[in-house]
Amino acid sequence: MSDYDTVSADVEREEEIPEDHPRYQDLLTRHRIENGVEKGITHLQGMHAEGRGSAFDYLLGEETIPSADAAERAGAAHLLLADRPVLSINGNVAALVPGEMVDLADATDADLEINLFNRTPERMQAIADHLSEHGAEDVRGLEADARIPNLDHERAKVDEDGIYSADVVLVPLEDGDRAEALAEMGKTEIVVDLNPLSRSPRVADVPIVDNIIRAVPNVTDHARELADADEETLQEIVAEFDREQALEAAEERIRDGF
Ligand code: PTJ
Repeated sequence: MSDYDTVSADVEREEEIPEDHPRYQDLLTRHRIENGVEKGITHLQGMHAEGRGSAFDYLLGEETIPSADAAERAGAAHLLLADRPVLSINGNVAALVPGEMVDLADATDADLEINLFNRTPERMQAIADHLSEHGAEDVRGLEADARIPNLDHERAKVDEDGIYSADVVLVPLEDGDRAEALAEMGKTEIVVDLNPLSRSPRVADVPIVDNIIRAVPNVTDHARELADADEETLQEIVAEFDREQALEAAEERIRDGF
């Protein structure tokens, strides 16, 4: 099968996508986003976001590069060290990695909070139900009883006992203004974004330049492996991680292919 062979757009279940297809991960991702749109979870704009991400992933070689793995390990250490870690979920994240986010929350004792750019009560509820179907017991974000300062759109709406009071926040797949506002609030931010030039990874303490479908399970694996590590070991992992170097390595891979 060549890279140009395609799989029918009529695929109804992801099990129908052949795992030996050379672009399997990309087809799976597209299928999950389409499904998300059909279910009212993902906004139509999420398809554009996915297209952008997919182009960067192609240039990265559709693999977790060593600097991304180091970032994923540092992200796991931050989440384990945190007093109040929160994993933020938007419509793309909910469609692509619902069970994986529940698993990461479980491994790091973090809360899940829905936070949408295109916020409607219907989408909030659809995503909360979808996460519950994937095993989430408690999903935050629906209360929206606090606001992120200096942000004048719907993403400012957060839960007082969730993102608002979190010390470490995982912020996947979004543009940079909320990431900047959260940084101004003094939070430690772990950002997942395939574009190393995007504003959100550039303001992150830990920029993870990797596809979320690979990144989240890998952060969880690192967290499980580090579950019994003492605080000093976790602090060392955090201190050794170099965010500038991680961004540079990703950009170099994209520009030069190595
Ligand atoms: O669900 P909502 O209403 O909150 O809206 C969510 C979207 C994603 C539509 C909204 O946040 C948006 O428009 O985001 P942007 O500005 O398109 O930014 C999304 C970023 O995620 C881009 O830099 C993409 O390269 C990146 N991205 C897309 N897909 C993936 C990804 N990064 C990692 N893994 C992916 N699968």
